Amino acid sequence: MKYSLPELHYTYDALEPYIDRETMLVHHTKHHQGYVNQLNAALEKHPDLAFASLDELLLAINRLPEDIKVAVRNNGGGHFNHTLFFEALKPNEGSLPKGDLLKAIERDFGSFATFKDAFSEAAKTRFGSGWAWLIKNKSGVLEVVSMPNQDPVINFGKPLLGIDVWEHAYYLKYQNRRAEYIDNFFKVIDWELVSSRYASK
Ligand code: MN3
Repeated sequence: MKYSLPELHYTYDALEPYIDRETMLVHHTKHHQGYVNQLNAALEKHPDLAFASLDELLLAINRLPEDIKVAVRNNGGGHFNHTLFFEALKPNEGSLPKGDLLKAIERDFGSFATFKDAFSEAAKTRFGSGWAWLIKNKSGVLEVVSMPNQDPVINFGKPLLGIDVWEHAYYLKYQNRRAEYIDNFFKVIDWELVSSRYASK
């Protein structure tokens, strides 16, 4: 098995009351694990791809063999997205981005509040299942994008922060109140981690 489920660096109840323990447990051990398992199963059919990294597979998604293209998009994308998502969560006690990341947000959006509105709107208006992302695009400019399903955002730039708006990410606690989940998501963003992604190549 090439890929395995990354461990969380916090407990399942660490994000309470904003994201509940049950949601975190199911999301990590069932949904994320499922993407990992199905990605491994797909790649078993193509041992020639065993040396490619997940980034490389997703960047080359349209050139992959037809018999695994959809499976890698959905499950490789799922593994990639959830790894970034879980890693960037931490109760932040209302802290905001600082330093170079804050400067870049202000440069490209005007203000943190404008960025927050754009990100929240992208997350709210994603029809059905998908994600909203803050990315550093290929020109180095910060941008908010929204992706359907588990489609790989890496083709548009470097992902810095993503919110999962599949119902499995919030339904147990919030039911149809996606907007409330998005609002509370801002209380569990690890901005130091997001800053380190912005600073790295
Ligand atoms: Mn999910």
